[in-house]
Amino acid sequence: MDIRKEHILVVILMAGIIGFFGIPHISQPSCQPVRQVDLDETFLVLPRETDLNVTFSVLPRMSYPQPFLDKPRRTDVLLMSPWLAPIVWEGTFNRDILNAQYRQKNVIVGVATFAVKKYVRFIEGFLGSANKFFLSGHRVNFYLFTDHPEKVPSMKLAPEKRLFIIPVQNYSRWQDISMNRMDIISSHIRSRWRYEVDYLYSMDIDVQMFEHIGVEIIDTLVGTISSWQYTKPRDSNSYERRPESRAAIPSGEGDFYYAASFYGGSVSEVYRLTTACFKGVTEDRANGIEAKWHEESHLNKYLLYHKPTRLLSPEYYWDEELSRPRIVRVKRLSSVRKDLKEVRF
Ligand code: UD2
Repeated sequence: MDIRKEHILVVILMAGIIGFFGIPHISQPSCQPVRQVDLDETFLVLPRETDLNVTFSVLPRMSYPQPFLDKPRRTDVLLMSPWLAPIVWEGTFNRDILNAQYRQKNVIVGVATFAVKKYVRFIEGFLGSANKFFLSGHRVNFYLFTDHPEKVPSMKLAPEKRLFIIPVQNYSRWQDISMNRMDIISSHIRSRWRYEVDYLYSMDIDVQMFEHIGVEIIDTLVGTISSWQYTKPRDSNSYERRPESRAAIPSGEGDFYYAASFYGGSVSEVYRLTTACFKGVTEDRANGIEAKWHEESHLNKYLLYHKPTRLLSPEYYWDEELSRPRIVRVKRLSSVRKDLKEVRF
């Protein structure tokens, strides 16, 4: 009998033993804690997600000013949070290097924005400026939710940009339109966007872009520091402080005040964020309470306990009603002035 025949005999013998006695079971000690993982809440299979921490491949030779450790590019602003997340300001990064890196990844970024009821009037300004200034040269899918698809102006977008118009119901209260965005975003990530984009940003529609907003905004979890409250002490910021609300932040806590008009990150992190915030909104509704600044309050609570990996300075959302200080060198994105009473009703 040669070796091959012996092997076959052993395999047949083992198969017989397993068939008769079953597969041997290695028992776990019964006192081992069973880890409960709620698959629905925590896991998403993300076929498209790109891990930016995996090294970029070799860059082309480039010429740019040398960085020096003892010569910081900005000394007038905070460049790093206490948990070492960069705060993005004009003058602190080189967009050519970033672009060269991100082109290799062929990243697709999604932007979710809502134009419901009278807010359809802001679509043209938003899309026109975003087409020019938002992630220029990179692939972007704009997901525009509206109750008036027929009113979306036809616009020619750059070849790497795509517009998807998604019908959505309206709500009588503007606060509900604003708050339900979180729910709609999380369910679209689950059903569709996880297959389509790597990163996802939520943006208000009543804004316009005036300067480039590039790949410097891309990271795992990204919040924008509000232009209204970037110098205030934490206890005078607009956090929800009533303990009955799920958005409550106890007095003495708080890092920055984040604007709900512009946040984002990897698809899985935005899924976790929007799911958690909308859960808070729903629980507040059941308890007959509404957070002071609606979903923005829930966002602030979330980002306090899930620290953003990158923060955008108020350059990335400057409120038109404010006069611009010297430290905000560039107004990249700004709110459009609106008559609140007229536009919301
Ligand atoms: C703040 C936040 C906003 C949201 C809101 C909730 C900033 C800069 N913005 O903005 O993100 O948290 O407070 O209180 O921090 N919308 C419609 N139709 C409506 C009403 C709203 O489509 O009738 C959508 C639209 O995309 C709009 C967004 O909801 O951009 C937020 O509403 P807003 O801009 O009126 O809220 P505002 O300016 O108080």
